[in-house]
Amino acid sequence: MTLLQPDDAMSKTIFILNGPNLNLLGTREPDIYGAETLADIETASHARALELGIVIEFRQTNLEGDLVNWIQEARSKADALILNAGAYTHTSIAILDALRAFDKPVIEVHLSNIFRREDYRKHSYVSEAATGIISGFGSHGYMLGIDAAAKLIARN
Ligand code: CA2
Repeated sequence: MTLLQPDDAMSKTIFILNGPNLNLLGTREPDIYGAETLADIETASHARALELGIVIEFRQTNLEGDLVNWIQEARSKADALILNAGAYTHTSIAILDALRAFDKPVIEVHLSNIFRREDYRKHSYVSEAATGIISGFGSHGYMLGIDAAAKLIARN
């Protein structure tokens, strides 16, 4: 019999990591970041993952070192990484170095279009190690990121 759904033990895992202040989503600056909370985005991410037959590990931290540790953890536990590093995007060589040691797909996601904002947001260290970048589509960017990652890690 042909199996149409992947067996649980065979499921691919995507880590979705979120950086500083993203826990405040939905409370301020809705004109820039939208009205949805990070919990809303997590719920939508799990729903999309269920449709695709993949597993999501969704986390947020305000600490740069946590992101470095989680990217290192992803080397053995994840098949792809979706990263919104928040403001560390524009400052963190430590996160870039960790990403360079992760030799699977990395999708960089931003709610806002960082290229039409302040000059200091226009450079991303994360982009130097990312497979691709999704920026400016609000919370839908996470869904686009999941779809892109799932496609990249799909078995043929
Ligand atoms: O557009 C994005 O997703 C960003 O990664 C968000 C970061 C910002 O530093 C990046 O340049 C672009 C900031 C997230 C902070 O979100 C807040 C939400 C509500 C209230 C305060 C901050």
